[in-house]
Amino acid sequence: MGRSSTAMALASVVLTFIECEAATQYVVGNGRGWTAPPNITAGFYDEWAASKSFEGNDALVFKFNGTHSLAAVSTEEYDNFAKVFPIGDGTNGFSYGYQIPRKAGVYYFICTVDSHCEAGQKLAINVTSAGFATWSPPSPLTSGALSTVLYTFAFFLSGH
Ligand SMILES: [Cu+2]
Repeated sequence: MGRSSTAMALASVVLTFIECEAATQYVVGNGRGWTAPPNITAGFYDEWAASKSFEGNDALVFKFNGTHSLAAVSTEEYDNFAKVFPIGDGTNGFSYGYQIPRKAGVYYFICTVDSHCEAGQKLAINVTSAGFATWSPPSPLTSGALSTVLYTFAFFLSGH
């Protein structure tokens, strides 16, 4: 493979990544952040989410307002305010970015600190689209081709 075709292959990979970037970033709870009463009332995050249209690959930014945790949970855990192991915990000012998987469905998040979840620090989002109208899981052939391109690029770099 000549250098120009390597560059073209690389450019197509880069373009693919750029296409993937068409995602929206949401700050959960806007200015209130990720918090519990008295900063919010029960149902606050339901109202916040109701006006949004979430897609796969969008990002949720949880800005901790106070000392909290963030757990990604199942429907049952959400309903039962389960004290599961959180994916993040921190004090005021801590920020956690969660990238929504490319899969439609309902995603649930709770705080596991004290009774914050029971008091309303819980979020359910309905992801209606995988975020890619024409996306399908990569076939073994496709991922093989991609690694060939990446390997070629690494070889190209090492030649300089
Ligand atoms: Cu909390």
